[in-house]
Amino acid sequence: LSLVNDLRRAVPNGELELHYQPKLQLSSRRVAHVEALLRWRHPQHGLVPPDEFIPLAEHSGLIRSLTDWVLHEVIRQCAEWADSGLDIGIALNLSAMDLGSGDLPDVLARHLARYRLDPGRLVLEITETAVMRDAFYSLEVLNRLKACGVMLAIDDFGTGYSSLSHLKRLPVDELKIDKSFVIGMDQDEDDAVIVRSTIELAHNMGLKVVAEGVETEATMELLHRYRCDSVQGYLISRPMAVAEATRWLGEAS
Ligand code: G
Ligand code: G
Ligand code: MN
Ligand code: NA
Repeated sequence: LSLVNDLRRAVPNGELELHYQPKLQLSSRRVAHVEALLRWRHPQHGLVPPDEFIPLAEHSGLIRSLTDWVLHEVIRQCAEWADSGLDIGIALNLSAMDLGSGDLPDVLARHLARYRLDPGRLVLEITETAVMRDAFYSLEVLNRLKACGVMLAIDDFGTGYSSLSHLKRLPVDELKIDKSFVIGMDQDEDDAVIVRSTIELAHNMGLKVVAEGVETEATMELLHRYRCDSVQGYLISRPMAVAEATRWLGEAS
């Protein structure tokens, strides 16, 4: 309970920060995007990972203020990178509850206009489960987000519950295969088959594919052979704090 009170003060106290993990495009060998991953620098407990406070934020109704902070910070950072000559897009994660709130598209549009950012640089990642929770209402919010000009991705694909017929009607551009299938696919034939079929399915539906949890060269080679579009994982880089990410991206470009 006291952690919830601490979390309430995290935004005004400036205790939130974003770490950035590169996504490598396999055809061009270029890093076109980074994923923004939220961390909470708690004054006593140190760096708290999102798995430990996002559920808390969802249950206490604080999630919208966290998401608004992330959205603002990602757009501000992306514009700053663009101004300094770094041609990079940013993906951010939305929570299931964010899709239940109708004003998210307005907040997004307001930040985009304020920083004059090309909306095509942003990717909003949403889990299958989040979308399916209230499929019809989600579809409306997703259509309004999409109308802002951003890209939409389905995150953690394969772990949730979703119907392909519904997925087909979503205005999404990209599918991210969950790391649980990718991490061991260079050792496990079943995982490799799942990943290969998912890539084919996504391509047949006109979607780009990102594999997350790429930890070995062998896995990256398999993914290249399966025509996966982009890879993300410790092999390329761990998530980095902003100063390190800026340096890393400068050297990679
Ligand atoms: O960075 P890490 O691997 O610890 O992230 C763990 C989980 O937290 C991932 O599922 C990720 O999608 C989620 N997550 C990270 N940052 C955010 C965020 O800004 N908002 C939401 N809703 N989830 C996030
Ligand atoms: O669920 P989502 O994809 O948003 O979260 C990504 C999470 O996966 C982050 O917590 C990130 O730290 C983690 N991650 C990223 N790359 C790797 C990897 O190569 N291996 C493992 N085990 N985790 C990873
Ligand atoms: Mn994600
Ligand atoms: Na994921």
